Amino acid sequence: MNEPIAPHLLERMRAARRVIALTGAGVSAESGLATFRDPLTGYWSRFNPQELASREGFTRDPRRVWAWYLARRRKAREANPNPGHYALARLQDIYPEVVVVTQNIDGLHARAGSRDVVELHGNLARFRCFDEDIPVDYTDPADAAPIVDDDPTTWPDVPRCPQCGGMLRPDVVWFGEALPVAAWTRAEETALASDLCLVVGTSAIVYPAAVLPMMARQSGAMVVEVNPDPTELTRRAALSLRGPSGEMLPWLVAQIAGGGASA
Ligand code: BJW
Repeated sequence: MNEPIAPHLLERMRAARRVIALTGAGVSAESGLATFRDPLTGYWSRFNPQELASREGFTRDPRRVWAWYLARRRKAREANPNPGHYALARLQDIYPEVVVVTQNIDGLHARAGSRDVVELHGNLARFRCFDEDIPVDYTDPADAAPIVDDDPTTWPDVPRCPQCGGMLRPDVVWFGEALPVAAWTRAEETALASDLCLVVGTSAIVYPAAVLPMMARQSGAMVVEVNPDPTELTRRAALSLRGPSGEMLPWLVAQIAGGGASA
């Protein structure tokens, strides 16, 4: 059973009209997708981020980076949204405006029914030409052989752009790259106009995404964090709910809606 939420905080959440939810890898952890910075299971506990999530890393070893993203794409396709994703979608029945701003590239918020999703770091389902930076369709064959992260004999060749013959890359944002302008502009505007900011399943250390809760707070929004562990943001949040989002979010949404779901 969770600690009850203080009545004045619950009232403030209920009075909100514009909600922004900033999400990170943790919201998809209960769908079976790994986070980045978990010391045991996170990708960065096994891999060097600069080797897998940078232009330099891709240039140095394109097959390795391609294989990693293709394997993650397959996992995301097989995964299902969890109760945390569904609870965020349910907020749409309570508030006039709910925008999910996600750092995730797995597409699970949209699959759970969130209608307004801003993807800051791209999407695993899309590809573009590394040289020309234009979108390119690519379909992974249904009978494709399995990919094993650390077994180069299972890594497929990087497909080529039909226009110029350059390499395809995933349409995601690597370290040192700018975020898509339209997504970032929308995220900033939404944060500044919000009166409730939920921060779910993110370590809140990667910029510029990490500034969004601060922007929301400075313009008067109440910041609520949902995370099993404390983060950089915790001391600035009005409320920190300690636990997995697949449990805490359905409980929080029930409290806001006035129901009595227990967790
Ligand atoms: C649960 C849970 C459960 C677990 N329920 N919760 C020094 C200072 C400031 C900035 C920089 C700096 N040095 C370098 C920079 C810039 C850099 C940056 O911020 N680096 C930091 C690491 C310091 N940023 C960039 O490079 C960005 N671009 C940029 O700055 O461009 C400048 C520019 C401008 C103009 C022109 C050109 C350039 C781009 C950042 C891109 C990040 N890319 C990645 C990969 C994306 C694609 C992919 O998915 O592969 O994005 S890295 C990785 O980190 C991924 C994530 O989206 C991002 C954030 O991670 P996230 O989601 O927070 O995951 P974790 O693992 O960190 O945390 C999970 C959390 O969940 C934990 O808190 C758990 O406790 C929790 N959790 N189970 C709820 N069940």
